[in-house]
Amino acid sequence: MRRRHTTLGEFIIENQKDFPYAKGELSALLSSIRLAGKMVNQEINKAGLAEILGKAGNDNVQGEEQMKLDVMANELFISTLRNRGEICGLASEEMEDFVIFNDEMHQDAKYVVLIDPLDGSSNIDVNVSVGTIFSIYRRVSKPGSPVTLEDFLQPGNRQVAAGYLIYGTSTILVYTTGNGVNGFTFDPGIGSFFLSHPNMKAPEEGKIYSINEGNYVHFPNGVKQYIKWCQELDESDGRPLTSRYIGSLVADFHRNLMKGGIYIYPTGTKAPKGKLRLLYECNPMAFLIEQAGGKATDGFTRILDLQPEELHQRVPFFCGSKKMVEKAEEFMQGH
Ligand code: P6P
Repeated sequence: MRRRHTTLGEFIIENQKDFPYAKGELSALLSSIRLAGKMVNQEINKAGLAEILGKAGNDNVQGEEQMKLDVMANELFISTLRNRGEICGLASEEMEDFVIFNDEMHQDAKYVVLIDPLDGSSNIDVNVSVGTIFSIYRRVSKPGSPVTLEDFLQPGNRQVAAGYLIYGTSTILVYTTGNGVNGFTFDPGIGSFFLSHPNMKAPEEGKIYSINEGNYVHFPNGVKQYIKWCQELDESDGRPLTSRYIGSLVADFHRNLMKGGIYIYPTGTKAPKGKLRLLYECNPMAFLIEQAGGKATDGFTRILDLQPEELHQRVPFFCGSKKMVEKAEEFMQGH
């Protein structure tokens, strides 16, 4: 019989032994994210038909116009994660405050989740890949009590698991629990995710840089110098490099993880602290890229070591192939 790929569910159970103390809660939590991802995927794939494209008519906490699918994805993840009962609270890009799941079952749960339910949503109406990003921590507040802000403001190096779903030409779920990175492709005919990208590794070098060069005049000098370095002719190291910017973090990240590359969202006059959020965009992506052998910093400091001060805090983000991030840091640090 032809050996089939491992399903995500089988993989989660097989790898549960990596957590000697886990009694299956993390496995159940990852399975609920898998279910929510399937439901969001279903909605996105028919968005053009179901009158759920376009704007929801209100702004989110970031002051960004919410798309109907943003709101739908947020509600789907909240309800699915609540129903599984493995988390005591959730924070989302789409909501000002975190959600406390305060009935008894949830207050005894040991995990919290931070999520960007639909990143890159401005691309939805033009059919460009978008994604969901998630980050999982063990709660630090007393079990049995309501979750607190402290449970969410943990440094990224305390993450238990992190991952993303990319809704593109195929839907792929990529995640880590600290033992490497694995990708699972959704087979809509069967309704399951199958292991398609085992033990993903980011090439140490790459030839692709991803940055919104339209903001060039607003960039710090170190970034301007790095961009010019990428564009110089030097065949000894394959320059000029290729510029690729999709405008969807998950899509740019996924390509760079597969092929090698660097993604940069620096500070700028329009975004004095950068645009990307530390807790539910940069930390999960930083955990993933490090687990794949890459690097993620704010130009000076390892992202995972930053101590968060507030839920929707923004940071500059340099992420991708290790040697490319180190080269960009050289310019940022004035070497
Ligand atoms: P800009 C999407 O809104 C997002 O958060 C990332 O997915 C994406 O990389 C970035 O912002 C795009 O921002 O300012 O270049 O349009």
